[in-house]
Amino acid sequence: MEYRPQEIERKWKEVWRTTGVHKAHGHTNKPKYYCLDMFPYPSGNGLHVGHWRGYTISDVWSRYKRLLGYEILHPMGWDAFGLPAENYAIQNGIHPRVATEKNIANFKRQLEEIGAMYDWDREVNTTDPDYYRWTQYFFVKMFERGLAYRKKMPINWCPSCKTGLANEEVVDGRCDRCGAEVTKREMYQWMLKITAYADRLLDDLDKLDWPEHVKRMQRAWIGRSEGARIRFKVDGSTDEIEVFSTRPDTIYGATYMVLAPEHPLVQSITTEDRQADVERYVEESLRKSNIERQVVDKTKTGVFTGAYVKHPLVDRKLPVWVADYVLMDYGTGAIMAVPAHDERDFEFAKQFGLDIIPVVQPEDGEAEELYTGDGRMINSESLNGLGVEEAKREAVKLLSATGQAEATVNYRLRDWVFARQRYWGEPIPIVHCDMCGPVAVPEDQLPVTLPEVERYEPTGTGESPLAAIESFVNTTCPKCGGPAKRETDTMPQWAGSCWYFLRYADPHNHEAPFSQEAIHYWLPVDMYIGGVEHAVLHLLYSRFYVKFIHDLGLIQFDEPFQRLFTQGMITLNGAKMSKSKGNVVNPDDIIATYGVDALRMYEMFVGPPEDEAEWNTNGLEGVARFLGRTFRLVAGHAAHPVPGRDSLHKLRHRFVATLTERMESFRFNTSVSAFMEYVNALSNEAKQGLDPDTLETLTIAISPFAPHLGEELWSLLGHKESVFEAAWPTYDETWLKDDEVEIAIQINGRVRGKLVVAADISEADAIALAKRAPDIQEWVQGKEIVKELYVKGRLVNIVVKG
Ligand code: ANZ
Ligand code: ZN
Repeated sequence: MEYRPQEIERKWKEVWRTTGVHKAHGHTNKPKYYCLDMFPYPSGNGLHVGHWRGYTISDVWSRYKRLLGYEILHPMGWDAFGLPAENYAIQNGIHPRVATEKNIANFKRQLEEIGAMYDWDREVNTTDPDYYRWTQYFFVKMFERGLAYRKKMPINWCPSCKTGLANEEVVDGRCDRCGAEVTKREMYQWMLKITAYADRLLDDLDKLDWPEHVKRMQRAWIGRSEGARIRFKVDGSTDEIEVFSTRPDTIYGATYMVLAPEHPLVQSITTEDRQADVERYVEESLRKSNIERQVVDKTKTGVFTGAYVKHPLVDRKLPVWVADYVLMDYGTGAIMAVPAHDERDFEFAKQFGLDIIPVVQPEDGEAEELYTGDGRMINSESLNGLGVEEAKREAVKLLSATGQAEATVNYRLRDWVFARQRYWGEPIPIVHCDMCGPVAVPEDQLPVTLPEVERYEPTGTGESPLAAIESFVNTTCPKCGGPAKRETDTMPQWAGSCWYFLRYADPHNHEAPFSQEAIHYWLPVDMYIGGVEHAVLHLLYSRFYVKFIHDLGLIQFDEPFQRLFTQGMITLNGAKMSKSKGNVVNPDDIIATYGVDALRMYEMFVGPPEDEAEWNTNGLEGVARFLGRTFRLVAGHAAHPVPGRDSLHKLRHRFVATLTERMESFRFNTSVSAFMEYVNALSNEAKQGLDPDTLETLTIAISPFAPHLGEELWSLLGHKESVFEAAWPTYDETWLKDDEVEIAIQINGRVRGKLVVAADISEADAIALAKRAPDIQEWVQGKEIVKELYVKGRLVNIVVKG
């Protein structure tokens, strides 16, 4: 019998389509399992084998869980708003909807090829008005609760194209289209108050089964710092400079102050004679990016303002400087500088000859000039002798007593700029009325649908193309009925992906984003699989949305993804596989040669799923040959199986135990090795015939990896129903016990030989055999044995004298 993968694969895809074996039913008495892929942006390039890795992992896992008896939800959809389709429209005049539909059709064809158990009845598309109606609904809910608000914010502006740019369109500070230097332009922007959730977003990371590195990135992004706000009075003025410090304990070591160049007080406190220098410096630094400014080892620059502040606790004046190593958008945009204990302040003080006063001494002796570690306070009046943590609390107490400080928490996290001056996005459902201000579009009037436009270019004013459509813009105020104008900004690409995983539970609901019943059965997501590039933005935004929707009372859980798995990238010639690098392998070509099952199996075999892996066509060929062998082995014995025998039972139970353990720990690459070893071992047994249990076990176990092959063999074994109605094989511990074990023989603690003994050998027998082993004669002969010991199943140790 010959293995013809393409034939088998075509046949079973058709069977799956007609029987609907992959439909998620819900509300059964089975436990549920929700396995989710990060849904793709349907680009014009289609999918390459690098993309397929994650989709294969999630499908193998879903099918495995199904065999374990779970009711599976494994859906797929499209994150289809976004810039590429819009830029394509600008260049080719093709409506983004049309281009997107075409791309989706190609993606869907490819994902059907993969043989994944997606329930296509639940397909979700973020650009579908029936979907984005609810994306807008959640925005309205946020607006009603003060979590969506308007603020004047700088946007990226290309003075030559006369358009606002998305961050992705600014490359090294230049416009991605024309190369002109990008400037900032202040415009009203819609913002979401994600900072209101900062603490919960941070604390709840602890309850998630996520990779540690992803949690670490989220923690760093939220960036919670505990410290104090401290106010310093400007000498000879009523102005105060407020700083944020995580080290209030070092207050006596503060020797100067620094304002960010953008700080609003810079102008007013600078003395006459310093005006010109300060102005020049401020202008220069505004041209630098935050990234340039934060480079640690660059020489520090700065300028003295001529002004001084009074130290709040001692009679001392501190000079106030302006320097670009202090950023305006963190803390208060001003610092008290403690050069003895802060690296940046130290470099600055050295450069400009400012005082350095040590106030913390290491427990074990003299401090270096710069010391950032823990220790005891010195030169600090009443704080002297205290440890750093205690001194922090005491310092805040002292300063609060003078009314000049309070303890505070600071975050790196900023509110989310939620507006784009673009066409291809969800319209923000707000109407601007001269009388009532911004008013939300009433829920029963949602969705605000995207109107047809003739041109997709942003307007020259920085507004979205929607602003040019009068019939869209002019409307009436939902509150007072007076004339009003619609908001013309659209939502960012991230909006639709913040809640799509909820919609899959109940995708055709016209009354609500989802029913309580469906959401309660399916959610939260049990396993989320996707790329690590989403570690912060998408995964943080989704958590924020779910907490908000929880607070609305619409769901009971407040974390969307219980478990997260981030797959490693596929490389070719050492570089990340990507269309732009021209090193992609197209799955369509591979399928034509080797079949989908071989491709799936190779995607799993290529390496540990979380690690980067290099694509290798030889490896793929090896896997394809292995599937052929498996097919012939099972198909060849299906018609005339023999009764089981001990050697087969033993192989089978061991295989199931090994494989199950590897599956559970997500080691799919070594799972494939387990198949290969098993099939090798069975080939030796095959002359004496194979029993039904062996054939069925191998078939069921391989079907998550090679589902078409699994179905074909299962039917050859005489089954009428799908192999995915079967149960994952179990094993019996008694078959795992070894009858013989290899033990080490140690002389004075060093291994000098090996010995194979019966697993249940007695201590006396083990020692006697060990002493007779030829390898160790030279170590024991003529020596006095002072001690002998047998560690069961592992080693015999003999201690000799002399
Ligand atoms: C005095 C001090 C003494 C500080 C010391 C550090 C060490 P994180 O942990 O990142 O929150 N800082 C505050 N605002 C700043 C700004 N806008 N730009 C640059 N630096 C700023 O760091 C907080 C510390 O970074 C603060 O504590 C402040 O310096 C500095 F031995 O105050 B510290
Ligand atoms: Zn009004």
